[in-house]
Amino acid sequence: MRSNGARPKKAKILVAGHFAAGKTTFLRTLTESLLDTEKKIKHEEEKKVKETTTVAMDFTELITDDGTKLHIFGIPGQERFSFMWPILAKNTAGIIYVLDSTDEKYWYQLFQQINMFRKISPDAVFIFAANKQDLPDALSVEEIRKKMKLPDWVKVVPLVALDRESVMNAIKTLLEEIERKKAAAGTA
Ligand SMILES: Nc1nc2c(ncn2[C@@H]2O[C@H](COP(=O)(O)OP(=O)(O)OP(=O)(O)O)[C@@H](O)[C@H]2O)c(=O)[nH]1
Ligand SMILES: [Mg+2]
Repeated sequence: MRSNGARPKKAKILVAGHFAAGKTTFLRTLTESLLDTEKKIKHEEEKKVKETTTVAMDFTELITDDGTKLHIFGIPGQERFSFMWPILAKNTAGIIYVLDSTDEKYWYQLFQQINMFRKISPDAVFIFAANKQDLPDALSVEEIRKKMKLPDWVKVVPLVALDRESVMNAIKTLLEEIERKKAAAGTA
């Protein structure tokens, strides 16, 4: 119970992004008891990339230092499971679009997701997270920004989804962006 009578803050955030970007890894780094829906991949092309894929969602909760309770959902990256995207996107305060900095093959899927999420949650704040920065062939944030033609106002953070500090930095950046937007709208 809070002594000042203020209600604890809550927020729903989404970890979105293309196939094999590292969304499930991101959530798994945050918790030992991840609710996941991993299934074996049957399609030959994707099987070359990895063995399992998210078919519905990942979920965990996180309480931040200021007491905000975050409900964090990871989306399935593959378009064949995109029926889950509108379900997961409802009432989302913010979205982290994770991409694989070492492989541009699936980046186009991000733009499909952005278009869809903009329609369902037009007020959701979003940032990009350039994942797999621990790998030697990872493009830098600046290179990715240029290749994707991202405007200056879009935040892009470097990410190693295997590293808790890096994951927490991405979440912190998103929460700061959400607060900034609220302050600008006079609703903080
Ligand atoms: N080196 C390195 N590998 C990573 C990192 N993040 C994820 N991976 C690897 O990338 C692969 C894909 O990770 P997932 O977390 O399953 O990707 P996903 O985005 O959840 O994929 P879908 O749910 O199938 O769309 C796995 O082999 C991970 O171990 C990272 O920061 N560094
Ligand atoms: Mg996944």
